[in-house]
Amino acid sequence: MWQLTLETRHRYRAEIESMILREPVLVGCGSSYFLARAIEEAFLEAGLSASPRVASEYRPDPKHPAVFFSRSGETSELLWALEAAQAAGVPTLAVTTEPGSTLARAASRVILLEHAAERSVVETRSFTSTLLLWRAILDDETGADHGLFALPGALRQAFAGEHPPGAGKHHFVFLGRGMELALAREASLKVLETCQLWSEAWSTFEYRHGPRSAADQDTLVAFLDRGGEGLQALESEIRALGATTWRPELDPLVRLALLHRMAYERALEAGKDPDAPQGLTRVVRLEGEG
Ligand code: F1P
Repeated sequence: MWQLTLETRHRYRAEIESMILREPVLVGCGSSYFLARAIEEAFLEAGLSASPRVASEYRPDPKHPAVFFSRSGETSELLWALEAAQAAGVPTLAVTTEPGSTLARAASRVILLEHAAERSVVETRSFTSTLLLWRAILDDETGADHGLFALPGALRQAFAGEHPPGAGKHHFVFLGRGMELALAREASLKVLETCQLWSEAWSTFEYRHGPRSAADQDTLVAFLDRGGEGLQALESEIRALGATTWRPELDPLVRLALLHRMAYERALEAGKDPDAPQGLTRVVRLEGEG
Protein backbone atom coordinates (compact mmCIF):
# COMPACT_ATOMS: atom_id res chain seq x y z
CA MET A 1 0.00 0.00 0.00
CA TRP A 2 2.72 2.49 1.01
CA GLN A 3 4.86 1.35 -1.94
CA LEU A 4 1.98 1.99 -4.32
CA THR A 5 1.38 5.41 -2.77
CA LEU A 6 5.01 6.37 -3.32
CA GLU A 7 5.10 4.99 -6.86
CA THR A 8 1.94 6.78 -7.96
CA ARG A 9 2.58 10.06 -6.10
CA HIS A 10 3.27 12.05 -9.29
CA ARG A 11 -0.37 11.68 -10.29
CA TYR A 12 -1.34 13.93 -7.40
CA ARG A 13 1.56 16.30 -7.56
CA ALA A 14 -0.09 19.13 -9.51
CA GLU A 15 -2.98 19.31 -7.03
CA ILE A 16 -0.68 19.45 -4.01
CA GLU A 17 1.73 21.85 -5.71
CA SER A 18 -1.14 24.23 -6.37
CA MET A 19 -1.64 24.58 -2.59
CA ILE A 20 1.83 24.35 -1.10
CA LEU A 21 2.88 27.98 -1.20
CA ARG A 22 -0.52 29.43 -0.39
CA GLU A 23 -0.69 28.62 3.32
CA PRO A 24 -3.67 26.30 3.02
CA VAL A 25 -6.14 25.56 5.77
CA LEU A 26 -6.26 21.79 6.35
CA VAL A 27 -9.71 20.65 7.40
CA GLY A 28 -10.87 17.30 8.83
CA CYS A 29 -12.78 15.46 11.57
CA GLY A 30 -11.63 12.65 13.86
CA SER A 31 -8.69 10.73 12.37
CA SER A 32 -8.79 13.02 9.36
CA TYR A 33 -8.23 16.02 11.66
CA PHE A 34 -5.15 14.33 13.17
CA LEU A 35 -4.03 13.71 9.61
CA ALA A 36 -4.40 17.44 8.92
CA ARG A 37 -2.34 18.18 12.09
CA ALA A 38 0.40 15.79 10.98
CA ILE A 39 0.51 17.35 7.50
CA GLU A 40 0.72 20.82 9.08
CA GLU A 41 3.87 19.62 10.87
CA ALA A 42 5.26 18.30 7.57
CA PHE A 43 4.71 21.80 6.12
CA LEU A 44 6.50 23.38 9.09
CA GLU A 45 9.43 20.96 8.76
CA ALA A 46 9.64 22.00 5.08
CA GLY A 47 9.76 25.69 6.06
CA LEU A 48 6.18 26.24 4.82
CA SER A 49 3.01 26.99 6.66
CA ALA A 50 -0.50 25.56 6.84
CA SER A 51 -3.23 25.71 9.50
CA PRO A 52 -5.21 22.67 10.56
CA ARG A 53 -8.87 23.10 11.58
CA VAL A 54 -11.52 20.79 12.92
CA ALA A 55 -14.26 21.07 10.27
CA SER A 56 -16.86 22.44 12.70
CA GLU A 57 -14.43 25.28 13.57
CA TYR A 58 -13.47 26.23 10.03
CA ARG A 59 -13.77 29.89 9.12
CA PRO A 60 -13.40 30.62 5.39
CA ASP A 61 -10.73 33.13 4.38
CA PRO A 62 -10.42 33.71 0.63
CA LYS A 63 -6.67 34.42 1.08
CA HIS A 64 -6.11 30.76 1.94
CA PRO A 65 -7.22 27.74 -0.08
CA ALA A 66 -8.82 24.93 1.91
CA VAL A 67 -7.95 21.24 1.75
CA PHE A 68 -10.69 18.88 2.95
CA PHE A 69 -9.52 15.49 4.20
CA SER A 70 -12.19 12.81 4.52
CA ARG A 71 -11.91 9.10 3.83
CA SER A 72 -15.66 8.81 3.24
CA GLY A 73 -16.19 12.26 1.76
CA GLU A 74 -19.55 12.34 3.54
CA THR A 75 -18.90 13.59 7.10
CA SER A 76 -21.56 16.22 7.91
CA GLU A 77 -19.43 18.98 9.45
CA LEU A 78 -16.89 18.64 6.68
CA LEU A 79 -19.53 19.14 3.99
CA TRP A 80 -20.86 22.18 5.85
CA ALA A 81 -17.34 23.62 5.95
CA LEU A 82 -16.92 22.91 2.23
CA GLU A 83 -20.16 24.74 1.50
CA ALA A 84 -19.03 27.72 3.58
CA ALA A 85 -15.67 27.79 1.76
CA GLN A 86 -17.32 27.72 -1.63
CA ALA A 87 -19.81 30.43 -0.68
CA ALA A 88 -16.85 32.63 0.34
CA GLY A 89 -15.00 31.98 -2.93
CA VAL A 90 -12.21 29.90 -1.31
CA PRO A 91 -10.44 27.46 -3.71
CA THR A 92 -11.04 23.92 -2.47
CA LEU A 93 -9.18 20.63 -2.76
CA ALA A 94 -10.76 17.33 -1.65
CA VAL A 95 -8.61 14.43 -0.44
CA THR A 96 -10.69 11.25 -0.21
CA THR A 97 -10.79 7.55 -1.08
CA GLU A 98 -14.36 7.69 -2.44
CA PRO A 99 -14.79 8.90 -6.04
CA GLY A 100 -18.60 9.11 -5.89
CA SER A 101 -18.73 11.00 -2.59
CA THR A 102 -20.36 14.41 -2.14
CA LEU A 103 -16.95 15.87 -1.26
CA ALA A 104 -15.26 14.51 -4.40
CA ARG A 105 -18.09 15.77 -6.61
CA ALA A 106 -18.36 19.22 -5.06
CA ALA A 107 -14.75 20.39 -4.48
CA SER A 108 -12.99 22.30 -7.24
CA ARG A 109 -10.03 19.89 -7.28
CA VAL A 110 -9.73 16.31 -6.05
CA ILE A 111 -7.07 13.85 -4.94
CA LEU A 112 -8.58 10.37 -5.09
CA LEU A 113 -6.67 7.75 -3.15
CA GLU A 114 -8.83 4.83 -4.26
CA HIS A 115 -6.07 2.31 -3.60
CA ALA A 116 -6.17 3.27 0.11
CA ALA A 117 -9.95 2.79 0.44
CA GLU A 118 -11.04 0.54 3.29
CA ARG A 119 -14.25 -1.13 4.37
CA SER A 120 -13.61 -0.98 8.10
CA VAL A 121 -15.42 1.64 10.21
CA VAL A 122 -12.11 2.81 11.67
CA GLU A 123 -9.44 4.46 9.55
CA THR A 124 -5.98 2.94 9.38
CA ARG A 125 -4.27 2.57 6.02
CA SER A 126 -6.05 5.55 4.45
CA PHE A 127 -4.52 7.69 7.24
CA THR A 128 -0.95 6.46 6.87
CA SER A 129 -1.07 6.40 3.04
CA THR A 130 -2.40 9.96 2.76
CA LEU A 131 0.23 11.25 5.18
CA LEU A 132 2.95 9.43 3.25
CA LEU A 133 1.72 10.95 -0.02
CA TRP A 134 1.88 14.53 1.28
CA ARG A 135 5.25 14.01 2.91
CA ALA A 136 6.70 12.47 -0.27
CA ILE A 137 5.49 15.36 -2.41
CA LEU A 138 6.82 17.91 0.08
CA ASP A 139 10.18 16.09 -0.04
CA ASP A 140 10.10 16.19 -3.87
CA GLU A 141 9.31 19.89 -3.81
CA THR A 142 11.90 20.94 -1.26
CA GLY A 143 14.65 18.42 -2.04
CA ALA A 144 14.51 17.08 1.54
CA ASP A 145 15.00 13.38 2.20
CA HIS A 146 13.10 11.88 5.10
CA GLY A 147 13.95 8.33 4.02
CA LEU A 148 10.34 7.67 3.01
CA PHE A 149 11.26 5.11 0.35
CA ALA A 150 12.66 2.83 3.05
CA LEU A 151 9.35 2.78 4.93
CA PRO A 152 7.46 0.03 3.02
CA GLY A 153 10.36 -2.39 3.67
CA ALA A 154 10.70 -1.22 7.28
CA LEU A 155 6.99 -1.83 7.81
CA ARG A 156 7.15 -5.36 6.39
CA GLN A 157 10.06 -6.14 8.69
CA ALA A 158 8.39 -4.56 11.72
CA PHE A 159 5.19 -6.52 11.15
CA ALA A 160 7.19 -9.73 11.27
CA GLY A 161 8.87 -8.64 14.51
CA GLU A 162 7.70 -7.90 18.04
CA HIS A 163 4.28 -6.38 18.71
CA PRO A 164 3.72 -3.45 21.05
CA PRO A 165 2.98 -5.04 24.47
CA GLY A 166 -0.68 -4.01 24.70
CA ALA A 167 -2.18 -7.44 25.46
CA GLY A 168 -4.16 -7.44 28.70
CA LYS A 169 -3.67 -3.70 29.35
CA HIS A 170 -6.62 -1.45 30.19
CA HIS A 171 -4.91 1.94 30.10
CA PHE A 172 -3.02 3.29 27.09
CA VAL A 173 -0.88 6.41 26.82
CA PHE A 174 0.70 7.69 23.60
CA LEU A 175 3.44 10.30 23.66
CA GLY A 176 4.91 12.44 20.89
CA ARG A 177 5.86 15.97 19.84
CA GLY A 178 5.26 17.87 16.60
CA MET A 179 4.10 15.46 13.92
CA GLU A 180 4.48 12.61 16.40
CA LEU A 181 1.95 14.20 18.76
CA ALA A 182 -0.60 14.10 15.92
CA LEU A 183 0.28 10.42 15.40
CA ALA A 184 -0.01 9.81 19.15
CA ARG A 185 -3.51 11.31 19.13
CA GLU A 186 -4.46 9.13 16.18
CA ALA A 187 -3.17 5.99 17.99
CA SER A 188 -5.09 7.00 21.09
CA LEU A 189 -8.32 7.52 19.14
CA LYS A 190 -7.88 4.08 17.56
CA VAL A 191 -7.67 2.33 20.96
CA LEU A 192 -10.65 4.29 22.23
CA GLU A 193 -12.74 3.52 19.14
CA THR A 194 -11.91 -0.16 18.74
CA CYS A 195 -11.45 -1.24 22.38
CA GLN A 196 -13.40 1.38 24.38
CA LEU A 197 -10.51 1.43 26.83
CA TRP A 198 -8.98 4.39 28.66
CA SER A 199 -6.64 6.00 26.19
CA GLU A 200 -4.79 9.35 26.16
CA ALA A 201 -2.15 11.24 24.17
CA TRP A 202 0.23 13.90 25.46
CA SER A 203 3.11 16.01 24.31
CA THR A 204 5.90 13.74 25.52
CA PHE A 205 7.30 15.66 28.49
CA GLU A 206 3.90 17.06 29.49
CA TYR A 207 3.12 13.53 30.64
CA ARG A 208 5.33 14.21 33.66
CA HIS A 209 3.16 17.12 34.75
CA GLY A 210 0.09 15.40 36.14
CA PRO A 211 -1.02 12.56 33.85
CA ARG A 212 1.68 10.19 35.12
CA SER A 213 -0.12 9.97 38.46
CA ALA A 214 -2.55 7.53 36.81
CA ALA A 215 0.17 5.16 35.53
CA ASP A 216 0.39 1.69 37.05
CA GLN A 217 0.93 -1.98 36.11
CA ASP A 218 -2.14 -1.83 33.89
CA THR A 219 -0.72 1.00 31.75
CA LEU A 220 1.14 0.83 28.44
CA VAL A 221 3.02 4.02 27.55
CA ALA A 222 3.95 4.03 23.85
CA PHE A 223 6.43 6.60 22.52
CA LEU A 224 5.99 7.97 19.00
CA ASP A 225 8.94 10.37 19.44
CA ARG A 226 11.73 10.17 16.90
CA GLY A 227 14.29 10.76 19.64
CA GLY A 228 15.92 13.53 21.63
CA GLU A 229 17.29 14.52 24.97
CA GLY A 230 15.76 13.12 28.13
CA LEU A 231 13.70 10.32 26.58
CA GLN A 232 15.62 7.54 28.27
CA ALA A 233 15.32 9.22 31.68
CA LEU A 234 11.60 9.79 31.10
CA GLU A 235 11.13 6.16 30.15
CA SER A 236 12.89 5.03 33.37
CA GLU A 237 10.72 7.40 35.39
CA ILE A 238 7.58 5.88 33.84
CA ARG A 239 8.77 2.31 34.41
CA ALA A 240 9.41 3.14 38.06
CA LEU A 241 5.68 3.84 38.33
CA GLY A 242 5.01 0.23 37.30
CA ALA A 243 3.88 0.97 33.72
CA THR A 244 5.12 -0.91 30.65
CA THR A 245 6.85 1.26 28.04
CA TRP A 246 7.33 0.80 24.29
CA ARG A 247 9.99 2.84 22.48
CA PRO A 248 11.34 0.88 19.50
CA GLU A 249 13.97 2.09 17.02
CA LEU A 250 11.44 2.57 14.23
CA ASP A 251 10.15 5.44 12.13
CA PRO A 252 7.07 7.02 13.77
CA LEU A 253 4.83 6.12 10.82
CA VAL A 254 5.85 2.46 11.17
CA ARG A 255 5.18 2.72 14.91
CA LEU A 256 1.72 4.09 14.18
CA ALA A 257 0.94 1.16 11.86
CA LEU A 258 2.03 -1.26 14.61
CA LEU A 259 -0.18 0.59 17.10
CA HIS A 260 -3.12 0.40 14.69
CA ARG A 261 -2.59 -3.36 14.64
CA MET A 262 -2.21 -3.42 18.43
CA ALA A 263 -5.63 -1.72 18.80
CA TYR A 264 -7.10 -4.31 16.44
CA GLU A 265 -5.62 -7.21 18.41
CA ARG A 266 -6.54 -5.76 21.80
CA ALA A 267 -10.16 -5.42 20.61
CA LEU A 268 -10.21 -9.07 19.49
CA GLU A 269 -8.71 -10.08 22.84
CA ALA A 270 -11.59 -8.26 24.57
CA GLY A 271 -14.11 -10.11 22.38
CA LYS A 272 -15.00 -7.01 20.34
CA ASP A 273 -15.25 -6.50 16.59
CA PRO A 274 -12.48 -4.02 15.74
CA ASP A 275 -13.91 -3.32 12.29
CA ALA A 276 -17.32 -2.33 13.60
CA PRO A 277 -17.00 -0.71 17.03
CA GLN A 278 -20.12 -0.10 19.10
CA GLY A 279 -21.75 3.29 18.67
CA LEU A 280 -19.69 4.28 15.63
CA THR A 281 -20.55 4.31 11.94
CA ARG A 282 -18.28 4.38 8.92
CA VAL A 283 -19.79 7.68 7.85
CA VAL A 284 -20.43 10.12 10.69
CA ARG A 285 -23.54 11.98 9.60
CA LEU A 286 -25.68 14.20 11.78
CA GLU A 287 -29.23 13.34 10.84
CA GLY A 288 -32.33 15.40 11.50
CA GLU A 289 -30.99 18.89 10.74
CA GLY A 290 -33.01 21.53 8.98
C1 F1P B 1 -13.92 10.69 10.04
C2 F1P B 1 -14.31 9.67 11.11
C3 F1P B 1 -13.12 8.87 11.60
C4 F1P B 1 -13.51 7.72 12.49
C5 F1P B 1 -14.51 6.82 11.83
C6 F1P B 1 -15.67 7.62 11.36
O1 F1P B 1 -14.29 10.24 8.84
O2 F1P B 1 -14.95 10.32 12.17
O3 F1P B 1 -12.22 9.67 12.30
O4 F1P B 1 -12.39 6.92 12.77
O5 F1P B 1 -13.91 6.18 10.75
O6 F1P B 1 -15.23 8.73 10.55
P1 F1P B 1 -13.91 10.81 7.42
O7 F1P B 1 -14.42 12.21 7.33
O8 F1P B 1 -12.43 10.72 7.25
O9 F1P B 1 -14.65 9.86 6.50
